[in-house]
Amino acid sequence: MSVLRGLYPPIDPYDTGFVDVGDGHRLRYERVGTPGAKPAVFLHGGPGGGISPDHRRLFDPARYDLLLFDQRGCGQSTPHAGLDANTTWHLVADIERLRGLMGVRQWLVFGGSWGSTLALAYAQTHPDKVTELVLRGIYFASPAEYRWYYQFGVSEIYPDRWDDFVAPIPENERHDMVAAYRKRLTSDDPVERMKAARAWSLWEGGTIKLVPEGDFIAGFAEDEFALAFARIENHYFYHRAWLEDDQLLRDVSKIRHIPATIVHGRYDMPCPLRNAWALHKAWPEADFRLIEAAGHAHAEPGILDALMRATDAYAATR
Ligand code: STX
Repeated sequence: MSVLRGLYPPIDPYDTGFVDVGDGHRLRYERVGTPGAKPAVFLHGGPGGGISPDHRRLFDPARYDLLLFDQRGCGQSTPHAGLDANTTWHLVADIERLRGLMGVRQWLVFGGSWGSTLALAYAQTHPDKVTELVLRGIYFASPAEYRWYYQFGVSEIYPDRWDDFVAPIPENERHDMVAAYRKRLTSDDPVERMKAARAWSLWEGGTIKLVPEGDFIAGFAEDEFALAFARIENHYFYHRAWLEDDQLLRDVSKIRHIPATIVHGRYDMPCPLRNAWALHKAWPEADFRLIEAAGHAHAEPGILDALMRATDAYAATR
């Protein structure tokens, strides 16, 4: 077997800044790689997860001109953890605005996890703006996925961590965990808000790698990260991401002509493989990579290898 591919070396952006997208929101962006090279945009997960320096390293800096940004309310975007005017369709409009500011007609769209949801929503709305799609950890943001992750399913595989997740919620509210958390995450009491945010965020941190790692999990308990991540995820899922059930799968016909790679780990907990499999069946032209020994995170060895091969392969298609 050939050697697994890893990230490109650490790199600083050649430009950073903020874009005012209206509704009081300012988005922080980074531009990385070679100005004028093949345009691409990176869509992070969560929603509410923000970008990190490692995300810059998924693309060959010599062959890409990459834009990364923190979606509304998270990372360094402001207002921090803000939920007003923060919906899937605001984010789709933000991507179009950023494309215009970057001055490119079309670009490659890369999205992992919630980023794959957003990439599908964007591509199905603006198919003519997308040259290729690289999708990892397919997520349709559907009621079946919320039930599996926040109600019953992953609870049976991680009963130890599940106990910590349900701890802030009284028994008589546990029949609807997303609603019960919403109450606390939007509470006027900052202590209650933070306690809920930490528990919500740690549930995800502790269940997304095939083999959980202490340092990685601890990052999810950090106050600023946890508050934005938990509040924004919960807000989106409470509102079913402003999508019709199965909308993203139904509308695959709008994007089937776009070259695409789909990468998914068999033991992905938040984003069960069933959805990636359904997408593969609906979109047989897309290059489907099922990674047998992996969970959800982009940094897992088999997943990362497939992602690096995909961005490299598409770099050559300009
Ligand atoms: N949320 C899945 C998701 O998009 C249900 C996601 N999970 N973890 C992340 O994103 C980060 C690693 C970005 C925090």
